[in-house]
Amino acid sequence: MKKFLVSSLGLLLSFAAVAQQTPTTVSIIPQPTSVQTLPGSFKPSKQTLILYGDAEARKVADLLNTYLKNNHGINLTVHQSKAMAVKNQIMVIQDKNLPPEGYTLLVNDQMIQLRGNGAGLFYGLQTLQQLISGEGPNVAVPSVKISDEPRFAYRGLMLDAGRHFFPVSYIKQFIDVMAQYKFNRFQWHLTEDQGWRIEIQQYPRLQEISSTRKETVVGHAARSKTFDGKPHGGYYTQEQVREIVKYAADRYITIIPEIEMPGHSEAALAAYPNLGCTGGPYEVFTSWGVNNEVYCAGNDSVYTFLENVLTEVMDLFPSKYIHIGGDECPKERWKSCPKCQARIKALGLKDEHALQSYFIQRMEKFLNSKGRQIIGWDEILEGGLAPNATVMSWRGEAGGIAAAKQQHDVIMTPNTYLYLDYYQGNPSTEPLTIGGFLPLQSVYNYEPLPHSLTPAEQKYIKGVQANLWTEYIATPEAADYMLWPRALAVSEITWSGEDKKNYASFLERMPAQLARMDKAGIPFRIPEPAGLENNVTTDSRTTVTLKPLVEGATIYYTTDGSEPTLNSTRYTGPVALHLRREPVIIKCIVVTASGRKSSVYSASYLRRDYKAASNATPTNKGATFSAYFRAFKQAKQISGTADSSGVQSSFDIRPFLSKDAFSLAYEGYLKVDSDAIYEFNLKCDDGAVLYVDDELELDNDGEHAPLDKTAILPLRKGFHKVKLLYFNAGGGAELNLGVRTKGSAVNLRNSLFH
Ligand code: TNX
Repeated sequence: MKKFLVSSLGLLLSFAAVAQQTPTTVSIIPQPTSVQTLPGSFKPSKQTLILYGDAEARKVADLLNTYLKNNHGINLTVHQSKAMAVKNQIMVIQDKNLPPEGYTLLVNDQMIQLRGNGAGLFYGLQTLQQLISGEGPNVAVPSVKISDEPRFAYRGLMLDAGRHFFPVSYIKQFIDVMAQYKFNRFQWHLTEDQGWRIEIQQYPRLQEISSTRKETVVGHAARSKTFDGKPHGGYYTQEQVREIVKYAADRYITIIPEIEMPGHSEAALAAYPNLGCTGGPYEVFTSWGVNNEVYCAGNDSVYTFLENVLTEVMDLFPSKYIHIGGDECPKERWKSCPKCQARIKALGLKDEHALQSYFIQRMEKFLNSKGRQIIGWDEILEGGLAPNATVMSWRGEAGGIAAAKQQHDVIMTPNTYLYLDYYQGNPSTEPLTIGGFLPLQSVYNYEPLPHSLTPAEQKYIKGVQANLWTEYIATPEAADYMLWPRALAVSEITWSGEDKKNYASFLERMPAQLARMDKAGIPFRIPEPAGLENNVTTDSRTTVTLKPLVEGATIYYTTDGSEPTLNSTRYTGPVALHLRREPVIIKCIVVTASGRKSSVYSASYLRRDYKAASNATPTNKGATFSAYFRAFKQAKQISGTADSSGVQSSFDIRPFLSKDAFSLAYEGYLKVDSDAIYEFNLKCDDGAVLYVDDELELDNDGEHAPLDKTAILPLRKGFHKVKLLYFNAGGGAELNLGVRTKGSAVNLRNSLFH
């Protein structure tokens, strides 16, 4: 017995020695250009020195010391030194030979050496901070060799402080977290229909009147006529603005102020009604949406007002770029305004779009004369682009593509990927948002350089920004919930090379970052656990393996349909389910180390028999269609005499897009090569339904924006009859049916016969 104990101890010891030699995997976001993990780690002691070469390096050395003190309970000594790092030293060195904003980080069991070019030193520090673990005597940094530099020079986030006012403390926290993930531009949206948020000393009524609305619409503005009766307001004093600009600059973030014009300006008109076409009266807008009350483009006092405002703004913000909005300016008032019409005539302009272009160009000329450049939303392309303007492409990528072709600089902020005010999960378990659907993976998959541009044109794409519009985001907590973790994906889009992007790897690295945020008290959205996915099998048993995507979090779940609580079963390993013909629903909550709870997330698990193959043996490729040049109310109702018919090799609505409204009924057979579980994904705008072997399997019916649904079906080898009904009632049109064996990427849509 004794002998056995000794030998097993020996075994344990040798295991430990081996374990020490294996490099730890590291979880850095955004993924660096190159990371090499090495065996061992650096363990600072009381005698460890932090050394710096010059003033800029000193700032970073001090920041590191403060970070170690506040987060890991150790306090080191900081010294100047020109010598190279030796044993037990952390050396911070400026190196102008590195690429702009680039850095290298070397950690071994003897020392740490951080070299960086300008902001690169600070970014190296952010990486180093992500590597440090432990408290006091247990603090350790895994041995690594990293070299890193950003993909894009402009890496931005926008916060709309107009719709809701956010306190200075939150703006600083927002900047702090941005800096940790290597963002370097903060677009601060400061004026809106619903509130003017920056002190302008020459115009005190902007503070007195424009900064506060009397009440706010309750619920979704498109469906609600109820108001809360509570005033909402606030503005940043010039002193606060200066403080925030410096705070950001200390973290290598440039703040780009946005002063909106000519639209989104009713709050200013409420204070100075002579600046509008009708003279008012106006009130600070209490609902959301595009507002007809805009600055008058025919009145010179409007330009004087805006020049005076911008003069104070330029004094506060050293940024080379000033954002002047330019989006969503309805032309209703201009059309019936004698002054606007007189200006159109006097200048020989074509129409009101050309008048908007004149407005923007006049403001650009003013700002250029003061040494600044303008950025505007992509509407500034309409009616002619101002000569030096940078375009922010928000209505998808089209504006950015057009601007790059005209050799203008572009920042990509497409609402199709980067609008963080859109839903990130199932709306039934999410707080109310403006609409849309951009879950983490959709954001992550965004590639900013459009393939339709030549490499020379792609050079005009200077960077990427995600926007947080705040109509439905009233508090700092709500803002953090919408931002994180999606803005982590944005950080990787903006910083990491295209070849470094890998969603599976991102999901591996994210949990450590979310644990960090949890510790820092940032109320990010707790993601659904990995592995919680609807499934269908032909067996009566299945096992479900879950993994929380926040390090240190716990999952509690039920399988009886009841709502999970902290008293429900705690997930400790794969859950074996006994499946019946009725779905078993797993409902779970994820609880972080700090005790924060997620919404209830669920997935259904169902047993189903194989669908037998059809007796038909069609030999002609493609599907038949019947087309109707009108919309039905529901796809399910599509029937009757068609306006045209024919055969298509796959489902393709393009030939019908010239019709305002149309409906299509497709029939055919899908050939599958083996008994397997197949996944059908139906994305459509408007509604569509799919029947397989005469059974309704996917119901994505009704008038709606693009929406996708998935059905999982066990199919026997052979032919299966498919019927796809689709209608478009006008507006956007899309129909996409993906078919694949579960877990594979191959689309079988082309295995169609009729
Ligand atoms: C469009 S993006 C807007 C904003 C809204 C946003 C909501 C842009 C330039 N204009 O005013 O807040 O949609 O998603």
